[in-house]
Amino acid sequence: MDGASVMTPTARTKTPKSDVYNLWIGDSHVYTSASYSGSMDEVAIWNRTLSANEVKALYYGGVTGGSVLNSSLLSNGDNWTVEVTPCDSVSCGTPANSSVLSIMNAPTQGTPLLNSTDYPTNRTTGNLTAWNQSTVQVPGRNVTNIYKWYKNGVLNATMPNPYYDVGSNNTTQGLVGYWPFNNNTNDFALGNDGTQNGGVNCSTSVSGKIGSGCYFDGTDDAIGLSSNSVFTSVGDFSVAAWVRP
Ligand SMILES: [Ca+2]
Ligand SMILES: [Ca+2]
Repeated sequence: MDGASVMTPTARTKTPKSDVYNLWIGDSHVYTSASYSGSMDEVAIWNRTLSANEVKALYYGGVTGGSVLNSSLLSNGDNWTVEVTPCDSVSCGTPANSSVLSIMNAPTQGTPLLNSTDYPTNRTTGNLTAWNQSTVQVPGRNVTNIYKWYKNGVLNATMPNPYYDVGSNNTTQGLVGYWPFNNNTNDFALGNDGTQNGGVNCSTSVSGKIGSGCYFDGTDDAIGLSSNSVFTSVGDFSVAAWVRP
C-alpha cells in the first residue's frame, strides 16, 4: 500500500467467472453489495508478479501526478533525467530524454561586497569588512564562510580552507581536520566529526573568534574523535586554534 509492502498473501488461482464480462472493475461477480464506492484511476494488470521496487516506482510515479516527482526521492548531489513517451490508445511515439538536472550538493552565493569602515575615503584608519551575498545552504547543512584576504594579489590573512587545502580544487595543502565549532563539532576537512563528551558547550551562546566556539569546563568536557589514520600515522604536523583559558 502506498508503494510499501504491508502483508504477504498466499498465492491463489482464480478462474474468471462466465458472465457478460470476464472481469469487472469496481464491482464483484461473486458478492452482492460489494460495489466499490469512490474514485479510481490508472488501472493496470501485469501477467507476472511485480517486484517491490517496481511497485514502489509505480507509487512514486503517480503520487504527485506523473509529471511531478515528489521531493522525498531527492538526495544531495543526485543527477536526474526524465524520459517522456507520448502514447495514445493505439500506439506510442519514440521516448525522449531531458537534459540532466543536478540536485544541489554545495552552498552557493553571489559576489561578495568589500567595504571600509572609513568609507568612502578608505584611509588606513578603517577596518575592511566582507559581506557575503545571497548565500544558499544545502538543506540541513550550516554554512561557515571561509575568508581569504589578498593584498595586491598576495595572500595576507586566511582561515583554514577546505576548498583549497583539502583538494576540492586539486591544490591539496595537507589540511586533514578543520572543526570551525559553529554550533556543532563537524569536521569540514575530511568528515571526522567530533562527539561531545562531559557536557562540553558548543552552542551559539559560546563566543568564539570566528562565529561561536566551544566551552570546556576543565573537569570532564572533551570532544572525541574516532581513531583515524590521518591522525595516527603522520610525521611532521601543525596544529592551529584560538584559545582563551
Ligand atoms: Ca562537564
Ligand atoms: Ca567558530
